[in-house]
Amino acid sequence: MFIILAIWIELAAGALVFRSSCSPRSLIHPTSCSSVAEIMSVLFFHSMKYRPEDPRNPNNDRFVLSKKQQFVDVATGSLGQGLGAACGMAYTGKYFDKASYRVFCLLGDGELSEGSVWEAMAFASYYQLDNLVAILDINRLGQSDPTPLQHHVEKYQRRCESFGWHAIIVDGHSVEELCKVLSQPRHQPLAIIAKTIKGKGIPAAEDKMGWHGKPLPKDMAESVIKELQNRIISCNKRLYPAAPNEDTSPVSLRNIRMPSAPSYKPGDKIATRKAYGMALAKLGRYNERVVVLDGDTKNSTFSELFKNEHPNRYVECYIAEQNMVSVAIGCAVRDRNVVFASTFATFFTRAYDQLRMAAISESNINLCGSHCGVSIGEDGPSQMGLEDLAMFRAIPAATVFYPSDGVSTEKAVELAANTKGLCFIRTSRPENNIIYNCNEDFHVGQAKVAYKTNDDYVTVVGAGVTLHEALAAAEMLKKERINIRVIDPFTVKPLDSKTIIDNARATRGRIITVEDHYYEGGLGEAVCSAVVNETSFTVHRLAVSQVPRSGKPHELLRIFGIDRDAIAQAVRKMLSSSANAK
Ligand SMILES: Cc1ncc(C[n+]2csc(CCOP(=O)(O)OP(=O)(O)O)c2C)c(N)n1
Ligand SMILES: *[C@@H]1O[C@H](CO)[C@@H](O)[C@H](O)[C@H]1NC(C)=O
Ligand SMILES: *[C@@H]1O[C@H](CO)[C@@H](O)[C@H](O)[C@H]1NC(C)=O
Repeated sequence: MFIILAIWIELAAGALVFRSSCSPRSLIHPTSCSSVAEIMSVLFFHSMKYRPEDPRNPNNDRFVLSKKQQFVDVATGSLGQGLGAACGMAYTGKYFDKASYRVFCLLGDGELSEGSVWEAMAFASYYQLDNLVAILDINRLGQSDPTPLQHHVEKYQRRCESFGWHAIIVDGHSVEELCKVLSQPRHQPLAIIAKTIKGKGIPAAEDKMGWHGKPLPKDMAESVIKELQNRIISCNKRLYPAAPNEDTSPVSLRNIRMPSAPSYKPGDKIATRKAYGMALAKLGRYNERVVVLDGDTKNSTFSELFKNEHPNRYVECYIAEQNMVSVAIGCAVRDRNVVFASTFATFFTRAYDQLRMAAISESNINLCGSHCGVSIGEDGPSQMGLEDLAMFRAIPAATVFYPSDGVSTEKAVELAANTKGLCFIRTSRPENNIIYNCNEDFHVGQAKVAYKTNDDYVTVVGAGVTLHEALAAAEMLKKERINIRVIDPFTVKPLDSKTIIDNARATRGRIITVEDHYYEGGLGEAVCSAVVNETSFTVHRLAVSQVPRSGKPHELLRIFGIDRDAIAQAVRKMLSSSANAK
């Protein structure tokens, strides 16, 4: 008993040290920081097991600070995302690593208004993540207003329980209560609802609006720190965390390779979305740490083919795309897994904040968006990805693959698995011909000349279904003795400017781009920015200009002016206007 009491005193002293570190003038969130002082002290010196000298050790317990600030594994700061990432870590710990490390996530009460938090709550209980602890810092105040539920901790408890969590209310400033609740055995994810006071320990700011995100004035900071230091009486002993259990196996994610070349035959027809699923299943056969997520679209994206072969490495995330992206980020941290997550390209739009934060975290995740463009046909505009290239191109250091046949799709999957940062693979619904030889080499940022003669007039750049339309247009125009060159960019970002410029020079600077995407931010704009310094180049762009409607794929390609006839017509027009100009 004396030992326990001594520990509590030490932990309380630790909290005072933490709180005094919240107060200097350089800190912009002193009040948000001071409400969690006891929680941080208990977590870091009592409950968590880790090696302080080796913060990324795979055996360590994980900690996610969802309420603002950046912490080790994932960048937070955009609220509502930490718990989803923590779910990915806990899922990995329980089901992939089968190790005993635990995941602790500290949330603010303000961010509990975000729907993404409740997507994560549902995920954690469905998958019985009993290695996950969420600590809710109920300090009553947000930024500009009190939170909707203020200090009604019992309402938070009921909400958490209804989501399938074990929920316990504690005084968040009592190290004794925190230690006890964190020591209990667990069979469910645990929510600790910690009633706290924002600005605790800063008399002028305690439980008061108007102090969020404000550094303390100089004299106030000094007197608070002095007062806290006077109260730290027993801090002659240093607290050490417990060492973690060494039960996490090392993994290597280097050289995730396909054991053999693709096995498509010339004349085969396949949709790139299906080629994606086949490639994943193949990659998974030889690489144990390839894991796949989907949001109830697996029989459309074809990630189902992976699930059928490797059910234990498939994570169904249900219709919660924001959480799926966060879980993917969590599964990828500390290089534990090579993660692929898929849904329709267009539904990644609702997870854009998560994608943006993935870039800030330097997360290595691979995403596949199927059903791009009007070529999906009858399902209609709500299902068509027409903004996805713009969205992913705008993310710094992202790699955007847009494969056009089965061979290049398989290569894109293999390259994505080995490319750092965020990778996006855009796949299509229609079946198209295999155009590449199975031993063709593909590289990020390397385009292919898909068709050429010695005397071409125009260079056409297309990808996915529009590459096949461009090849068909080349056949049509040949009968009129007009030769065109057709380029497949393979990656839209980085774009192979050199191949495009070199080939366009051979066609007197004439370029036509054609894409199943809106005009804004897509392939055409990427090509325009690549050739911006070339004098006497002419670029004509074909893309989807309006909100489409439902129809047959070939009808929609025709109506929106991105089919073979539209390409041929644009070529003729470009040639006749340059003839007139002479
Ligand atoms: C945001 C979003 N994600 C995924 C889909 C793809 N999708 C269409 S219907 C459906 C299943 C819907 O199930 P439910 O809500 O139960 O509807 P019901 O069973 O009545 O069709 C899915 C995943 C979608 N349309 N929108
Ligand atoms: C996926 O399954 C559902 C239900 O069986 C079916 O309606 C739908 O057509 C399937 N999608 C594909 C692409 O096969
Ligand atoms: C165009 O030229 C400017 C000025 O020399 C240079 O900074 C820029 O990088 C060039 N852009 C491209 C796409 O080549």
